[in-house]
Amino acid sequence: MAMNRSAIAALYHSPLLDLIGRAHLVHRAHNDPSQIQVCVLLSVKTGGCPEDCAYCPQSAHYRTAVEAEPLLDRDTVLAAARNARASGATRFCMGAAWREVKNGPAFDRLLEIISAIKAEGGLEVCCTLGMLDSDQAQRLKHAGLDAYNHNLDTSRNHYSSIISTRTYDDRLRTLGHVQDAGIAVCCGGILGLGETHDDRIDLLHTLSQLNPPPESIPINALVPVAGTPLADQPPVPIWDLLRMIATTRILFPTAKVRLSAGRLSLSQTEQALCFLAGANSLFAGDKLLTTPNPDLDADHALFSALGLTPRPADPTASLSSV
Ligand code: SAM
Ligand code: DTB
Ligand code: SF4
Repeated sequence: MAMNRSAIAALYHSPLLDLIGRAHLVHRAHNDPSQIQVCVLLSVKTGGCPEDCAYCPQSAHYRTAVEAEPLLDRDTVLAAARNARASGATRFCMGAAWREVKNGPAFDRLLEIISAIKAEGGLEVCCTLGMLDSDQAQRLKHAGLDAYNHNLDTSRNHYSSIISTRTYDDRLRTLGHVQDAGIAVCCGGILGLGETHDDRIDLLHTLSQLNPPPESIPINALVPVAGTPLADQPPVPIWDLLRMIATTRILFPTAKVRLSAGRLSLSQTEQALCFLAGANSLFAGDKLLTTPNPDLDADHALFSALGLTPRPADPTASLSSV
């Protein structure tokens, strides 16, 4: 729903139960509230990243427990994609700790991997590889990529307190290349970076100005990691997470709103409230990229208690475009 910044702010600050109730009505009007999209993440290239994102355990600027590893080989990634499909996931998202994609053998291998996963069918494929130029976005599209994750993370104003090695405009430029290539944009943020409510409202306002709007919006709660500058950040209050999810649902009625990092710190009841507020996607499996996540048994128990069923893959996702 198109709204100016002050309307978004009024919505965000409205009484929480009103906000959740309204978000739930929007959700029911546009989506099947009993369905949840199940996504699986795989870190295909871990650690040693030249960027200095203050939240990230994979940055080479900080000493964390993460050890740098080279790009995984094709068979390892294909096996992980098959496992993801067999576990009931319909989206497979590969993450690389790169500042930007460089043309060469590593990118070529990834393009081949994307085509091979698409050729097997049944999975939407997403990547998050850092910055892209327009040619690289076109090559990803040609390989069959469905979605590209590139988060704005926070407001333009707060961004430079969190990352000094790239700008907000760098981020927006890559999102433009992804849109121009006809790849769905997955773009969201992180709560718990020391941002204000105004920063969160600014992020939502920026997201709402993307044209087309993001196909999916991950809402992450910071996973504080020892060794990063944000290791001692206090946990995100559940009320803040709910407020963010509900406002996002109202602004983006048909997007997948993904309850992303931080789920391990939430009780099942808190997660249920997030679904009521309009979240309809999550990352499944006991690992995100490098940090732990609820295991499949816990999620199956949650789905069964709440009557949630995994959302089928987008029908076009079973077809390879090559
Ligand atoms: N290097 C690429 C990039 O930054 O665009 C892709 C991988 S990066 C790890 C993907 C996203 O993970 C980041 O944009 C950030 O939103 C999220 N993330 C990283 N560390 C996190 C943490 N400790 N807690 C929550 N989210 C995190
Ligand atoms: C997103 O917004 N969250 C995911 C996915 N997109 C790539 C990543 C979360 C990473 C959490 C920290 C880690 O496991 O390293
Ligand atoms: Fe690198 Fe991405 Fe981590 Fe930033 S979030 S340090 S770009 S892997």
